[in-house]
Amino acid sequence: MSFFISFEGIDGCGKTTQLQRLREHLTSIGYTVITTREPGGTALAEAIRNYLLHSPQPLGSRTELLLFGAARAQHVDELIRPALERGEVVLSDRFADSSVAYQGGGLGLPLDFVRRMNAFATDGLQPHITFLLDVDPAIGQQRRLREKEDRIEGRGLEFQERVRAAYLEMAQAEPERIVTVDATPSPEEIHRHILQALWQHGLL
Ligand code: Z5A
Repeated sequence: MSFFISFEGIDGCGKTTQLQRLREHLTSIGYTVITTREPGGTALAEAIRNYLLHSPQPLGSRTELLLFGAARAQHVDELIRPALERGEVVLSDRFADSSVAYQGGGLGLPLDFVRRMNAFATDGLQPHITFLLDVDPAIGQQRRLREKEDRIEGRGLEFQERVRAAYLEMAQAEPERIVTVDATPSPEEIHRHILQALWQHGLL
């Protein structure tokens, strides 16, 4: 059975940790699993990622949004859709909801345009289920151990609050697809909640 799962949340919420745990679990029970990330997942999209996160020149908000969209279109066409067509499971660290939360909620770009751009970039592809790891931005900030912040991480706690609010609004609007998970407990406990939700959605 092929299915597509995305992990979302503010910076440092613990989504990468959960994606890896789920990959190990699904692999151990016989699934072929592809793990990927946004922006990224293909050579072109990884090059765009590098620019988005480390550009020495200032990037305008519209430019930023369109670059995320370009990376997403390539990611869908080159990696995600072919893997699903082969019957594999795809786990993505972020997907289209990130643009709604960060560029829409965080930067204040028009939400209807961000959504239309996503529909175009993904050619209508949506995850079967999205795990939103919800945590207080102050906790997310403490968890990040990187020495140097990238361009987007450097936007501060108020920005992260707006991003979080946008995610929670999306989860309220799409409860069938987006499962909000409290990301404050231990990684083991969060992993258990994720497995339970997959089972309830008939994906395990
Ligand atoms: N972005 C955007 O603006 N628009 C878009 O459309 C897209 C992306 C697609 C890159 O994302 C940036 O791109 C991101 C949004 C923007 N903003 N920034 N910067 P990214 O996913 O590569 O980077 P990130 O969001 O900053 O993720 P991260 O720092 O890699 O964190 P994480 O994946 O959420 O967490 P983690 O690596 O699993 O865990 C962080 C630390 O916490 C680590 O030491 C863990 O061991 C620890 N941890 C994890 N879980 C727990 C629990 N439960 N308790 C305690 N400690 C924990």
